[in-house]
Amino acid sequence: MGTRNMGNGPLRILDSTLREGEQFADAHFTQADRARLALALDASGIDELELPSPAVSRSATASVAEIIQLRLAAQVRVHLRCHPADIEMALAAGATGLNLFLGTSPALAGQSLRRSWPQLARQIRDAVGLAVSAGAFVRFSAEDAFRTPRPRLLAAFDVAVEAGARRLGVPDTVGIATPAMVGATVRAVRRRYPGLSVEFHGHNDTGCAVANSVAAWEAGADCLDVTVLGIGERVGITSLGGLLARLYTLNPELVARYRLEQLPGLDAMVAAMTGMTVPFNQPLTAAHAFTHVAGVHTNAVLRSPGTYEAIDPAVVGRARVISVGSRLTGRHAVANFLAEVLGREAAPAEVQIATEALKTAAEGRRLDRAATTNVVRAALSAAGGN
Ligand code: HCA
Ligand code: CU
Repeated sequence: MGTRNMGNGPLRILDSTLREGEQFADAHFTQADRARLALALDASGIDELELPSPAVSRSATASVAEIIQLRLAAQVRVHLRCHPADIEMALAAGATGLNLFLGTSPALAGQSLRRSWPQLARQIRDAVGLAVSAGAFVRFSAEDAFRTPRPRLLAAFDVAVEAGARRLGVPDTVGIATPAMVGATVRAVRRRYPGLSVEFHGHNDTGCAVANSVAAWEAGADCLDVTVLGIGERVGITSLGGLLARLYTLNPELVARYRLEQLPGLDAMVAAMTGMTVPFNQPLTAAHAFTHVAGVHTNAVLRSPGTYEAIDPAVVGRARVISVGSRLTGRHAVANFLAEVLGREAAPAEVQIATEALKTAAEGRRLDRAATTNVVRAALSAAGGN
């Protein structure tokens, strides 16, 4: 796969940590947090940043203006309902990229908004028209696209395109799409509007977010939404790290312009801002993302890291860890560890003694590095060594 997919433009990553991410139940960013995060995302080479509507709160109004004034290299998009007042507020704050959205599924448009199709169509036409006439770059997104019947979805997009929208968003708002469903919808949208940009935003309610984002890219979407750590409503959306890991393993060139070594810092920053630790299963940045435990694995990895690693930890500025503090440890890992502790190669007998001692000590608990060192030193000195 090249850096372009089915005829679309180069990949663009849109980070929505400041918008979708702040909808995470434990996220309460201060204005200073938001600016710090915007600068860090910009420094890592993210193409676009999505900000909340200035209409949502007074601090959001201030943050939108402040971040626009930072004049980042990343393009700033402001996320807005199709309401004239929201659009006016964003324009007043200096926004030039407007991400408009409106629920088009029966669940959202019918039950919650109680709107008929002609009313929805008028609302889309008026909002997109207003934003376009102000000279903004306008994206129109059909919220709950995957529970919107295809003819309705395309009819909504037709209205938006006719009114001047340049990008179409197909969000999987409740996280129910499969990669095949995402591929089919994105392909249909691309076929109908060949010159326009297509954006995908996938929620992770069924664990498919990263896979769905990549399916969207393969089918011709050029803009993929993420948040740092994947935070967002409920269980959130595609994580930046998950997407980068996925794309890197497809083709490192796809993500060559992002500063991958900054990812651990970004994930740690957002974890701290939301009062959590980086989740144990976060690709690339989890505490044990590059830790090898079982003897079969450590033996193979010591000989050739690629045996059990999808990505070299150095890509994100990390180091691999060969764990020896478990009852599953193996002699090769212990020999490697002893060489570090003793500052010389260990004799076969020493490796044997240390391996047995570690397996016994780790029977009841996992040993950290300090405990591992103590067990090894005690065993060797009891055996009359050092
Ligand atoms: C929301 C819904 C949204 C919008 C996505 C988009 C979704 O929380 O406002 O604008 O493309 O998941 O549908 O995040
Ligand atoms: Cu969302």
